[in-house]
Amino acid sequence: MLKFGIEFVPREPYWKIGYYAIQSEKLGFNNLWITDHFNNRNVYVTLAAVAVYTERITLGTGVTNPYMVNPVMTAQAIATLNDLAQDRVVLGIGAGDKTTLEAIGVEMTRPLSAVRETVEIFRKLTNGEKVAFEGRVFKTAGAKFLFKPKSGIPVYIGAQGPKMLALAGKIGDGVLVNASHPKDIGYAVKRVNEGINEAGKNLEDVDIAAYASFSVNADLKKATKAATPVVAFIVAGSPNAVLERHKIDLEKAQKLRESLKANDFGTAFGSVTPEMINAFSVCGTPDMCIERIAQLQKIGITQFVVGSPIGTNVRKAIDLIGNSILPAFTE
Ligand code: F42
Repeated sequence: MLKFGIEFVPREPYWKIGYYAIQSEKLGFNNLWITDHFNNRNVYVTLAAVAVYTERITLGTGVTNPYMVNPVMTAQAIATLNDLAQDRVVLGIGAGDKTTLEAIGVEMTRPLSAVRETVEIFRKLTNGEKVAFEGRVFKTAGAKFLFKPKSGIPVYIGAQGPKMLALAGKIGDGVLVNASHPKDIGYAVKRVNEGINEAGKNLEDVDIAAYASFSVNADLKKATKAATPVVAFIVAGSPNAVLERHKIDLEKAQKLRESLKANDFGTAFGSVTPEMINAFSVCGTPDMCIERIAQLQKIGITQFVVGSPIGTNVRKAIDLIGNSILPAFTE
């Protein structure tokens, strides 16, 4: 059965996300993911609050990275979070957002090694092992926790590039693919499955999640209006190869990039086309969203993550998803 996750960005305070978390849990969501960027509130403080507010939903970083936080501290934070939310914590790790890292002068060197080594250090430490590790990016000289951590915490890898997708299939318990369109998800599933096969694992061993930009409203116009700013930023950050895959006019995309750079949001959002919305979000009425999610499920995803903006009004949108979309997949 398809699992449903929901993403929250801790630009919102902990109590608001706590409220949404209780609501999401009641409506049957399986996973809750909190994003990690230095310019928002702290991911672990937010997750700790959510852990106290909830009882069943699985909690994870969606995603943290090895450059801002040393893997040892990531293992410590996740293990401690598991004390608050026993057996319902997962680690979500990715290379990190390039733009955000660059804003503070942090270089993303050897992302594949950094992620691979983080996963290894994380697993060893949370298995209670003493870790003397000599990697290409990280070193530990006999690190060991003085407390008994929970072992076997699942690791999800945020991945887009072909190599990271394959790595996620190979070493991850799950993969979070930041995409909404069947073309992109189809490509990602293929790469993840290659990694799974290479490792000699079964396809069911890896939870493949579409981590989609999502906007639902009974009124299509309202859904589209809410999705527009998020899609504008996705288009601006997408390489031309990805835009071409979706037949998006490169000139229009360039104009959009320039308007965003100049903080001319009116022009930028005004140049978002229906093709862009279709390529980079799951957006529309509940029935339209059900149709798209069902397409993605057919392609091979096992979790659908409802990401920003969720809807015009987040509280109402969560209710709408819980009452009109989830039942189509769970009943
Ligand atoms: N990033 C954040 O900072 N915060 C978040 O909350 C967040 C959430 C999130 C959720 C889902 C998701 O899929 C991604 C998310 N991200 C978030 C973004 C994530 O951190 C990454 O930026 C994003 O996934 C893009 O990374 P990628 O998987 O495409 O990997 C990049 C680094 C890449 O270029 N990969 C290439 C590939 O083919 O996969 C490989 C590049 C390569 O070969 N590198 C060489 C190597 O050894 O690693 C070295 C090259 C060199 O010269 O350094």
